[in-house]
Amino acid sequence: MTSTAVAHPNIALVKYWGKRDDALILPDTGSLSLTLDVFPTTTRVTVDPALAADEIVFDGAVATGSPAARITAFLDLVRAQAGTAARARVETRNSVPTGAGLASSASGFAALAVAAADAYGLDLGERDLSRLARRGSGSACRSIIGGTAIWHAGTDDATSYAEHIAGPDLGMVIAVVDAAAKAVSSREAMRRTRDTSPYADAWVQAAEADLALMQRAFAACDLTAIGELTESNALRMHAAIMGCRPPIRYLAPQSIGLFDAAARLRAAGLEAYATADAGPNVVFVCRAADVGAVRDALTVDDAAGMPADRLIAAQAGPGAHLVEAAA
Ligand code: 2P0
Repeated sequence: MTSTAVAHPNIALVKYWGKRDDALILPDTGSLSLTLDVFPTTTRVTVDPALAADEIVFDGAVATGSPAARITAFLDLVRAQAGTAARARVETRNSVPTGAGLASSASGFAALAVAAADAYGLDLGERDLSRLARRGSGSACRSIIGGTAIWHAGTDDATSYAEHIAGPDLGMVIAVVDAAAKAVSSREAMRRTRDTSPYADAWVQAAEADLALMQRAFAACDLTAIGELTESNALRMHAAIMGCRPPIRYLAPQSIGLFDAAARLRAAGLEAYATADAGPNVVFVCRAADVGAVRDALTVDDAAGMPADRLIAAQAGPGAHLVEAAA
């Protein structure tokens, strides 16, 4: 039984940062994101009862250690639902640099959830696939959904999932400041924020309020409100992270400079807003129709210091889907 799925990364406008349940990956707060049409992950799962253990291959190299253990633990959840102990071969190709704060775990576990569910014969709808993907990596539940998605925090495994949310047509421009793997994983940094940052509780309260305001801004298709909330929510998350001890700082000097570049674009009449995840890269949010103009404006903004080949224009992309179904 072989199934292949494709999934894309998503970038949150209201961030997920903190868990109330580490085992089930239930978040402290809901979040809201845009799934992109760039950097797909393709994952092929073959269930093979002859295998003694799962075989995991990332970009052509056999994976071992904790990345492999995380995938085996995820497959165990699928096997439990399917009522089988059969092992599987998993082959993954990522077109996004892994671990660079470009959401590779979101596209990775979304593609794995869709391919593994099908290969193991589970017939899951979008909501159940989102719940399953969440167990691999929280943000992956949003990459099951195409375009804009809201992840409802929920109160238990059944109620914590992502679904489509209607709003304006948004696009993004990704500024790749540094594509190297980050020093502290977001999972570890989230835990350290909860355990050591004096701003952790304030972040949770602010994120809840931001999500309610963002839902209103989406319903009104109010790009200005969406953008202002996006920028402020990202900086609030980074403020909570910087409050950790020992401290964690994901934003590089150039990242901060790119937030200033967004302000310059707006002053020149082009609406673009900056956000950043657990890494130094900055993502600009704008109207879908303005993506080319935002990229061009950043290319000629000398202070931003971004060469054209490190500015990636993206539109709304599809949710995770099968490209080869089990025979
Ligand atoms: C987000 N991030 O909402 C936030 C913003 C990074 C910064 O979701 O522990 O890799 O696997 O649930 O999903 C990154 O967290 O963490 C993330 P786990 P995940 O996109």
